[in-house]
Amino acid sequence: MNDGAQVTQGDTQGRRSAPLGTVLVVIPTYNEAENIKPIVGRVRAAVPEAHILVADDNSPDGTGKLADELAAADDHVHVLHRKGKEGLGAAYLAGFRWGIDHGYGVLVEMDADGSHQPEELPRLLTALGGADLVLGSRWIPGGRVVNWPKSREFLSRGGSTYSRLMLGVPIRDVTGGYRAFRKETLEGLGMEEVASAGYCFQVDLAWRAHKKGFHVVEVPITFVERELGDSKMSRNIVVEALWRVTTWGIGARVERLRGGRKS
Ligand SMILES: Nc1nc2c(ncn2[C@@H]2O[C@H](COP(=O)(O)OP(=O)(O)O)[C@@H](O)[C@H]2O)c(=O)[nH]1
Ligand SMILES: [Mg+2]
Repeated sequence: MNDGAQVTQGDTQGRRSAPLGTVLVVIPTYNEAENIKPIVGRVRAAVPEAHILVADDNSPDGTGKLADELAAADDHVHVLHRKGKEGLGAAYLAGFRWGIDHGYGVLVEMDADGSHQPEELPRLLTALGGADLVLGSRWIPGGRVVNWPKSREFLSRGGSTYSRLMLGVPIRDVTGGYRAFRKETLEGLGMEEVASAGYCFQVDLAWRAHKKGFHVVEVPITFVERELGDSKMSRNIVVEALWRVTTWGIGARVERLRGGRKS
């Protein structure tokens, strides 16, 4: 039933077989004018019943306006206009909050640039039928990356391995951003306390889900590097991730030494 998915953790929440609600695909955007129409079209074709929320940080290139045009023509497309660039994490949190407030049962994370192929979304959703959180994974058998420079692959694999060892999370691709959450998982993992702005937002959510005992499943994906527009990856994002993961890891060890029972 998990469609080749790997089970990485036992279930304590007992929620994973409940029926899935309506799906909202949240797509954060900052300067994705060339990509927004194609990605929305691909999601609509791949999973016609799903809705889409574009969470745009007032992109100077007019992505928000293009998204408005799509929304005007299609009642499955919605736009959340945010005042300025605040990072991927903040855009997702605002998008998840909007989705939960509007009654969606499944919240999906997907980049705008085509790296996360909408055609693979049905496999993630099938796996979510038996899980609380599904992670699209590049680093399990069957997963791969296309057109990524070796330096990016090294950074991503290294970041995942470091986080896994530092935090003790049994997840191979902990920094990936193609994910499907049950609404109850987001509500249960303390979304309101998440302060991570950049890509360590992904580590933060996965680690929280693991600690809360949610059933987390990795499904192999093929990640395709963007062809249009520019990556927003920056040195600050890497430094934030390294700093936070190290601090969390040391904090968790100190907690254990003090006899705390948290992992
Ligand atoms: N709303 C919003 N979206 C962002 C921000 N930074 C990145 N994104 C979006 O997040 C997704 C992933 O970013 P990308 O630059 O492709 O990162 P990379 O794939 O790791 O190089 C894309 O859809 C970006 O437009 C931000 O500050 N705000
Ligand atoms: Mg990208």
